[in-house]
Amino acid sequence: MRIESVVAHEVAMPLVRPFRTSFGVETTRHVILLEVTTDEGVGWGECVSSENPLYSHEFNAAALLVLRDHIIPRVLGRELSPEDVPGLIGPVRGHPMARGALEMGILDAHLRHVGQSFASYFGSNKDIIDCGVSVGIPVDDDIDTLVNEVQSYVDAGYRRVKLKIQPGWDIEPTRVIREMLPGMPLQVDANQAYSRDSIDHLCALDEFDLLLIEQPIHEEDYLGHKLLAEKMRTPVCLDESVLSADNAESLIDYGACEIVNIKAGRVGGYMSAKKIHDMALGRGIPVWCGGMEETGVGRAANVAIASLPGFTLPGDTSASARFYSLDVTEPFVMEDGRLRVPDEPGLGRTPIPDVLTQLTVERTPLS
Ligand code: NPG
Repeated sequence: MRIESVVAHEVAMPLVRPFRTSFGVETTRHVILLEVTTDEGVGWGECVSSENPLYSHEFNAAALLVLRDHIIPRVLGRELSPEDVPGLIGPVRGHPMARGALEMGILDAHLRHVGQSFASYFGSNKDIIDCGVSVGIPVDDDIDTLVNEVQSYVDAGYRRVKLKIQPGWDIEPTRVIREMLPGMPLQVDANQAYSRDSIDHLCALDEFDLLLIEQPIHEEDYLGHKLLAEKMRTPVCLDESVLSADNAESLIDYGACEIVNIKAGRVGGYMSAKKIHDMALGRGIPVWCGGMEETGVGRAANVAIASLPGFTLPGDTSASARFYSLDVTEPFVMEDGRLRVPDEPGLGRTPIPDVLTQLTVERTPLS
């Protein structure tokens, strides 16, 4: 196939409620969608960077620049297959979310052309997956707000709850939700908010029978996570620290984590995500699919990858309505706490032209 042009559509997606994590509060998510035109047809990719470099070093303005000046020129006009893309754009260091978005768009175009779904391409063995939900820290710091929000997700059918935590918002909120939902699969996510000094404090979470604690300490502090994993009964899961299959294997071998959160954008795309999955499956390490408040485009790819056999824990694969009252594609709607894995060619979701126009704040040709 040959890549003919790439256009970035920046959409502004108002959130149904503010999403607060240990690194900030978001009320509108700005997402870059890539429209990739090839001689086989059009494909769509989603870049999961944010407006500001707070979750990771990547941010939207930088993603556009690196795509336009460094990544896209490596594939534009070339005869290639989607499997060549990671190698062709791999020499560009860093910027995995930008690389992953382009790879997704190229793969979507190709799979649509050949009539194969994302899920089937990657080796899915399920047509439906369990849904988890990620619950932010209430902007009013009020435990009743958290209780009400969690209850609304339970009523909607979610099968696993993840609480965002940070120093000052950890043990008590987790206790309250565990008492409210004694049998619910429950986990917490700190987004690097703690340090090695907090190991004894974090061990107080052990009494709540959590599935895992996610990225408690800084992403570069492998020893801190190892020391925590040695002391804490709750399994330690890494998110931000995990960048590739080799680095994930190193982290596992070293003892820094017992579970891996796979976010395709963070690791440079779905092909890299699949490699991490295969490595983890071979070593008996559970993985689950993280979320980045994706629109229907990225959500479709997440739901597909989450249907692979190694994804044994429910992911942040929630319904579109968890974040957006208006999604840019046909929304993902939960049935009995589950989502159907798209089996249509490619992603199985594409932006609805009128809605895309309505939500777009900037359209930038990148080639
Ligand atoms: O369900 O899509 C979702 C969101 C899950 O909590 C979630 N994502 O730290 O993992 C995270 C967080 C996030 C979202 C981080 C957007 C960065 C951007």
